Amino acid sequence: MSNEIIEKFQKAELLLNNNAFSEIKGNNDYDYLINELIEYIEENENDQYIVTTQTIRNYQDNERQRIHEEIKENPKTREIRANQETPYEIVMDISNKSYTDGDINDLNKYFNDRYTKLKKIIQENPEFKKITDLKNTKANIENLTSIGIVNSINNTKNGHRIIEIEDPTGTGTVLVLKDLEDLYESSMTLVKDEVIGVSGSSNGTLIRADDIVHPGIQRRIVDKKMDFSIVFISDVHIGSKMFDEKAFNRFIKWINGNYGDEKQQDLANDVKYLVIGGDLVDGIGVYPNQEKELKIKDIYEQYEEAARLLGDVTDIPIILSPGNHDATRLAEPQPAITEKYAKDLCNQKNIEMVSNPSIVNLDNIKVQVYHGRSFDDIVMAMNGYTHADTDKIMKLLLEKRHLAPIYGERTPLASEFEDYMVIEDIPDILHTGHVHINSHTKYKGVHMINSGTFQKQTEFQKIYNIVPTCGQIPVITHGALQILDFNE
Ligand code: D5M
Ligand code: FE
Ligand code: ZN
Repeated sequence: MSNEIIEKFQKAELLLNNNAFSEIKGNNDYDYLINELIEYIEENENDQYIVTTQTIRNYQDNERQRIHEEIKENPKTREIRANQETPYEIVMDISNKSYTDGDINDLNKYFNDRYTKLKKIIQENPEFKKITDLKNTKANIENLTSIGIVNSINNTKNGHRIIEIEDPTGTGTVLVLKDLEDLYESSMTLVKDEVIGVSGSSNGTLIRADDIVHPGIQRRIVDKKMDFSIVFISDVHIGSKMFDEKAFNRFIKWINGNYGDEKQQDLANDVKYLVIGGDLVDGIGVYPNQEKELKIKDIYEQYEEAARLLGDVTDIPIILSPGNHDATRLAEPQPAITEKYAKDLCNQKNIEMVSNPSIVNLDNIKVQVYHGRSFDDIVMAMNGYTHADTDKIMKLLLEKRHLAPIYGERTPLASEFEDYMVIEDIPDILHTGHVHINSHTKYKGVHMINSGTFQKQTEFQKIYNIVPTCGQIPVITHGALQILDFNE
């Protein structure tokens, strides 16, 4: 251990005197202290080459007094913002809609609602207007269509696929022959608990599928008019040692018109809304041994710090939705973060706390915000998918018209009377986060965005080989995407 400490300083071309060495060695989180000290010295005392206890005191004073550089709006930005309208409407928010007491009947109601909503969407397809109840499929029927929730997916020993589906009347066993290559291939992306339509014929025991359909979405031909910009961030993880405060400060400077080249400043002046898609703070007790990676170990203080950092953005609406690290119910849909934990944020006039998921209409642009916890389940369920495949995952979710189709795995779902995770209306923008990896694609006219993170790689993510894209911010400007990079 001793050598390790000395070597770390040597690498940074620094020497340690004995007292400083003893003090650092005695610190129970000396790895972190060393990194912080080296960074402090490089930035503030780069003429020093010997680290003494005085250097440590200086570093501590600097940390304590680290008066947040107040990031005021550029006067030009202020003027633009003072003279512009920023109308918005919360279209869907479940914060005050949680009724369930976790009864098994609630679970039935929940799945019935999921079935009813998605069946209705599937039935927009004329072929599925008239369907056969699954209880009536136990006979020889030449051409039938049915709609059901997927109960299980299995392969037969001959390599065909058996999918058990269920509707309120009963169950049906669907056979997908491997020789129907296209169908077989597309059945690879089926997941448990999603709602599908099946067309085929029944021999009394099995429904041999000719086709399987998802609720799906229609392609949008014409883009909506949009003469402004919306900024999307998520997974800031304030309070984590890995939170990149410097990149975040550059971001705040930019959004206030004080950072970047002229083009970037013009873009900032065009911004009318900021959307935050969850994991604003790192929280506490979210994963084993998290406290070792926390710089701020108190949840209230994490939100105070968040309020301080966002407090400089005063003249555009900030839509703030929670994630699995935030202080609200973990089961989705998650109610908005409340005053109990985040008083200052709740009191900030331009911050609108919404649920996860939620839908907001920002000057006629409809944005669906969903943190993205269910992506973990999709990655687990789908062969060959990784956390970097968010574009593919978002496309699947849009086709399934459900934000978290798989029930009972890593994503805890509250068995509400209504399934709020169904994508009933197609948004113009689907904004997700959670995986800490940026992505953007347009699918059938819908912008699908994952807004990355401001948190550098954690120990947990190292194990899962998740390489975050830190400080890269997607902006939808006049209907097109731009990524801004706040790394130096
Ligand atoms: O999630 C940060 C990253 O870690 C994200 O890429 C998902 C991944 N993650 C989080 N929880 C899990 C579990 N339980 N299994 C696999 N991968 C996971 P964050 O929500 O910020 O911690
Ligand atoms: Fe996160
Ligand atoms: Zn998350």
